[in-house]
Amino acid sequence: MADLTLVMGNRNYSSWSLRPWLLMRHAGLEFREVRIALDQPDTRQKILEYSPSGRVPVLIHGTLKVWDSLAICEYVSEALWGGRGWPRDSRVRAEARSAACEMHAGFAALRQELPMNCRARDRRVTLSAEGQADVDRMCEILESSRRRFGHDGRWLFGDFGVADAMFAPVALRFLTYGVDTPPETRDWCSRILRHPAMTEWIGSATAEAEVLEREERGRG
Ligand SMILES: N[C@@H](CCC(=O)N[C@@H](CS)C(=O)NCC(=O)O)C(=O)O
Repeated sequence: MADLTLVMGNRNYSSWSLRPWLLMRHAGLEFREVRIALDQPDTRQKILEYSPSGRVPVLIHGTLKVWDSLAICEYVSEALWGGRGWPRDSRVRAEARSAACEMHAGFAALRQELPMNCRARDRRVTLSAEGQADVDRMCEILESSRRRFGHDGRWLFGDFGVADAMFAPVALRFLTYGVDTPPETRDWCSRILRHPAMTEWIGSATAEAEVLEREERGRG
């Protein structure tokens, strides 16, 4: 699979990059990684060498470019992983897709107030009403899907899939900012944080040198 390349941002901060990377690692795909540090004077020019949108992640497969995290997950599932990114049952699949799309399109307040910062711990942020509503809605999705489909140690909608990958940065955000969560959410978060690929991602995020001040929230 030498012609498969995932172009990503900093591991510590780029939650959009983490999502497809995690799915691809979980699926056992071999791929080359290109990392572009965000927020540097030459970042935009470097990203544009790979991505027509000027954003990461972008997946390059031969002559094909896929320039959006959810579109990459869809392509990976369909073209490279035999459709295993989604549940087989069409009704469960429709719910899993709804959750993944809601994550992709929404939660603007939470993204801004609790930015992903993999290596940071014990940060405290007072959430706005919108931020708290986003946290509550996320927990509602996680509780409901885990209760109905995640029994016997399974994931959000049964087997590990695109929805788990799309929600993975949530577990890191809750950890960094000490967000108190209900039991099923806590259980899913601790499970995904122990996923070997997540452990690897957090390890390399911690080793990165760049500090992006605008992403550093909730320090003392
Ligand atoms: N909707 C896009 C969002 C991608 C996005 O916003 N990526 C950020 C990094 S996490 C980016 O490339 N920013 C460009 C920059 O900082 O110059 C996706 O899902 O892939």
